[in-house]
Amino acid sequence: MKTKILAKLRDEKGYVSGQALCNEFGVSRTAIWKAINRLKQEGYEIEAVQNKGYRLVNVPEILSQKELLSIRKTQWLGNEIIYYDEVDSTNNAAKRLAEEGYGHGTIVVSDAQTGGRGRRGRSWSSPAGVGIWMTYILRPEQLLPANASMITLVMGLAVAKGLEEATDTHVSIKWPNDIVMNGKKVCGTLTEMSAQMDYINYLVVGSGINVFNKEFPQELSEKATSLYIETKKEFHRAEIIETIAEKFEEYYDIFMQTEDMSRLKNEYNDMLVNRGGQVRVEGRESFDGNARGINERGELIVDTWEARRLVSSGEVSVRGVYGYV
Ligand code: BT5
Repeated sequence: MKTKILAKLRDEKGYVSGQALCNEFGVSRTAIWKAINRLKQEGYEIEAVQNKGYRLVNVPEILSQKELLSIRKTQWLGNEIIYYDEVDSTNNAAKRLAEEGYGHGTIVVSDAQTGGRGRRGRSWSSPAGVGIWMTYILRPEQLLPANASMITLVMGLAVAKGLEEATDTHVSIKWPNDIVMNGKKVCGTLTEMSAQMDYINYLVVGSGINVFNKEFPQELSEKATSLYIETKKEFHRAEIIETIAEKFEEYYDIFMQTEDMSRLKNEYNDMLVNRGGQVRVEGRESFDGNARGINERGELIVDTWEARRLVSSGEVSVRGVYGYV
């Protein structure tokens, strides 16, 4: 009930009378009063004025299932929210939950990760209290496994747009999975899949976003940044999670209409950090070229001096010829 009361106070903005809350939730005034007191103890500032009722004055910067559910406006994403104070990796947790049967749209969030993972066995720094470490469980009914890697691009676009809205600052995408502010990485995404040859059991799409970090371990300081470092603004992680979820829902539905990037590629390319710039592609084969943007398959189009090449994600890394971007 605390979650519902919180959601109601959030929606109303002004005062909500105790009686209205009693009527809506079918409980006594004392029950409402107790729930409000518990919310106050958790740090929610709630003003109580006689003859007017209750008003939410300030929300603490905390992550919790209640906070995330009460702020939720999405249709299907976040229909189930699992929150941990600490977990090995939200991608691992999401896989365990998916194996247990958790459904399409489940969001897994943790305040800290003890074994946050990047791609190909790399690690992801995920201390407590400073970031958003979250994973979506998706069960796309008809999507072919061969098209699943494009979900990383859909997530990248959702995070980039969400962060632009939340920070009011320019944000770019570094294909395929990094979000960049002022040339430094603020977010990375790791998509993993359990599939048969022609059928996806589930996907887990995990993003790590540095929010409040004031500094980074030495090995990351050249390349990593946070929303705070770039903007010096205050943020509320639950609000950012909600904003990104709304964007993801919108883009995912568009993606699923064609099962490719044809309707999203223009928006994606508009945010691409190295579009038109020289990039170095490193994989089985390495080469330099000019990045033109993605095609409808989500491949990066790179013009070398001799030919046009299509680079698919997975086996390569792309960086600037002189550095990270
Ligand atoms: C990624 O890999 O960028 C994917 C990161 C995905 C993290 C999320 S958090 C929620 C979910 N649960 C998980 O366990 N993972 C996902 P990659 O492109 O391989 O980049 C990894 C590299 O980024 C590392 O080798 C470091 O150089 C750098 N790095 C590590 N932690 C970082 C951080 N917090 N911010 C910026 N860069 C970081």
